[in-house]
Amino acid sequence: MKTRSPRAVVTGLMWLQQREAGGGLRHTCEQGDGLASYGWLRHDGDNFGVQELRDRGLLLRTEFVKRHGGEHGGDWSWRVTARPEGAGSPASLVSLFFYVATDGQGTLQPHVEDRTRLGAVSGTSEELGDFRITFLRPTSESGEGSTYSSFHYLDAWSPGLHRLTDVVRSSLSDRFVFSPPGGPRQRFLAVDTFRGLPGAAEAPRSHLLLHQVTLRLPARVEVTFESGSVRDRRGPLAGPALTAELARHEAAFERRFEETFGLERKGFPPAQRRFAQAALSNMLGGMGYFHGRSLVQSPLHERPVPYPETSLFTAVPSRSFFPRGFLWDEGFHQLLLARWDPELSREVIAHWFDLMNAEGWIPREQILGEEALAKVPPEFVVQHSETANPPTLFLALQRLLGTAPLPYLRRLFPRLRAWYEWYNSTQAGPLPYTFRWRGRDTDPERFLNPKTLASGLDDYPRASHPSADERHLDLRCWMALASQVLAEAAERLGEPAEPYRHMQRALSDSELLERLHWAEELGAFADYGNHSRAVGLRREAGRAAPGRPPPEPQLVRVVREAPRPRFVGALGYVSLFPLLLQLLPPDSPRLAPLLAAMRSEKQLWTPFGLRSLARDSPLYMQRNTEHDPPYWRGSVWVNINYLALRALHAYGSLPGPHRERAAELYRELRHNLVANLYRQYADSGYLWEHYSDSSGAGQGSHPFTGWSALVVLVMAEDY
Ligand code: 6A9
Repeated sequence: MKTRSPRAVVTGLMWLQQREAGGGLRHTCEQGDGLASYGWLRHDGDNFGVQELRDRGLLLRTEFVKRHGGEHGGDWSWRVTARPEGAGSPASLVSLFFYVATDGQGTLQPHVEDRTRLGAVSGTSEELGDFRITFLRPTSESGEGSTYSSFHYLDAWSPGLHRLTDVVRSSLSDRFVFSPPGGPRQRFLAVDTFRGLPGAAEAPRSHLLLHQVTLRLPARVEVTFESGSVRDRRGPLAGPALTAELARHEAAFERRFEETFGLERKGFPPAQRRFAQAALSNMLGGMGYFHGRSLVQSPLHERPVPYPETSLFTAVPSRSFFPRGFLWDEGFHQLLLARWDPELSREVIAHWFDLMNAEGWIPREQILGEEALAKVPPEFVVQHSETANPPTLFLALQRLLGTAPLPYLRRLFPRLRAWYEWYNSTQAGPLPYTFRWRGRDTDPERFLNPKTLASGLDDYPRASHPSADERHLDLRCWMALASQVLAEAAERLGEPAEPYRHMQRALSDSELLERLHWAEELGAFADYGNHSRAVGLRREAGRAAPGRPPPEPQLVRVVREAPRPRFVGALGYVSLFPLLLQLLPPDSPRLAPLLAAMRSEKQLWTPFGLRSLARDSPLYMQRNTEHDPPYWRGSVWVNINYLALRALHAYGSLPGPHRERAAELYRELRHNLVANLYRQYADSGYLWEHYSDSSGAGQGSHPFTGWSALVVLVMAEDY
């Protein structure tokens, strides 16, 4: 927990089941830890949250409440309840480590009782003023009585927040013995003297104070944070007072959730409503405030340069695997958050637009600060200033336009315009009213089909031979949406809207769209480019250098038919874009073939949602290289399914020849998507990044409560 400010003081929790070595120390969300499940079950994004973590027989429940007051945001309290649960048997002894750490500013003083118990930490920081954090004595699970426990503490310096786990792990010693009166004695690990990190030459930056409590299950521990500027406190926010506050917030959350999404009204049973609450809550609870610099490669410089320091308040796709901001993910996140808390959503969107550089570009992936950087493999760190990402923030803005205060819109508008101009000028295609993603994979010979990371659809098949002659349908459709939203924003502000309206009309003109993107032989819309219909990967023995062992065989690309300018023969998400973004009029003759492709099990239909690439498409489920398994080549992705449902819902309610068919597909698809996500969550404990089109099983990173959480809006039928 920390404040929304740079270099904030941070508080946190680690734990250890006392049966394994220090390697069992848990801290940040790591897929490799193999927790059966974890996540926020309820979280209002502001004052209250409840989280549960299941770690091999141990159930940890962490709850917090914030109470406003004073000049620095007020007080908060945490309650952590630990109990044995389920099949796995927990270790008989468990340690909880509560810590406070600075991050480059602020001071902390330990208050130690009985030589080894850190009873409190007092401190001061820029944004918090004076404060005191108190670690209360453990009690029974229900809060009564006391529980025998051992206390240890650590006072150390770390090179930064990204090394806190290492600092604690390297301070653990097994020379301690747990000996409750009359009970069995047991050796255990506890923090001892910190002797520095091996090989760490980095300067100390974070002062760490840590309170370790070791006990037998079940038990409960509470921590209070009291702000120095709160004067009329009626007593600590702990024990029964905390129970009462938690209950009050819990009831308010339930009410607000039902008012916002109406799932009970719609007849969803309690278990499915809890699933939806968890999806929303984990997105809210995963939000972060990041501070640091992007590393950017631009054509003006030979080498990547660090951008100025910046701050970003944002949701993240996945707390474990991608705990940082991603541009096009964020537009989807805000579709959901704008319903829960429009003001919060506007704040996030404003943060993102403030990341824009002088040319109007916003970096796709935001790796700000050491902690974020520690989670990114080196090859992904540098952002390229010619590379775009779908401008989905316009989707979110479309939703917020009607209610956003005018002064907010007025301040945002110049940035919207600059962003829009940037796409228009840098991602223009070879012909008027066409567009092309820049930055496709270089070195095409290494890939079955060179990737297009800019599009967000990474390995979705495009022209086999990247060239300046390509026209990308999805980007063209995104630009139609962008034009529409700019026009609407301009109209609300009394700014000239006609240029945007003109562009919107041109980009949704049926005749022009047909001419540029209708592929007769595919029976669908498509990209256009220098394309070969016959490429494959072949295993080739590497050529041995004289006197050296033969290298491993390698997969290399073989092109059996010369590429030529033509439509790209891939049927999938990209082919649907004019429908997805509702650019086709309800009486368009093209709706029928698209709906048919969606409903065909040989093509896009599965019992779990729409798959990304048709089963009868040449690159369906094909690896891109030896080490690059299919990603957007068959799996079911929730963000695009959300767009499909949104569009089907609209076409299903507008008069036209396809109305009934659209409505029918809408009902079936909605049922399939919701049923599968719920089933996977119930079975696996998580929401996932994407879902298998053959079994429905969750795949990729988890928990992934970025756009997969859009299932809440689908349940609510809120488009
Ligand atoms: C890899 C590996 C610990 C890929 O959700 C974020 C993005 C989407 O924007 C994109 O559309 N994901 C999708 O195709 C994940 C991208 C992760 C890239 C960095 C780091 C982590 O190792």
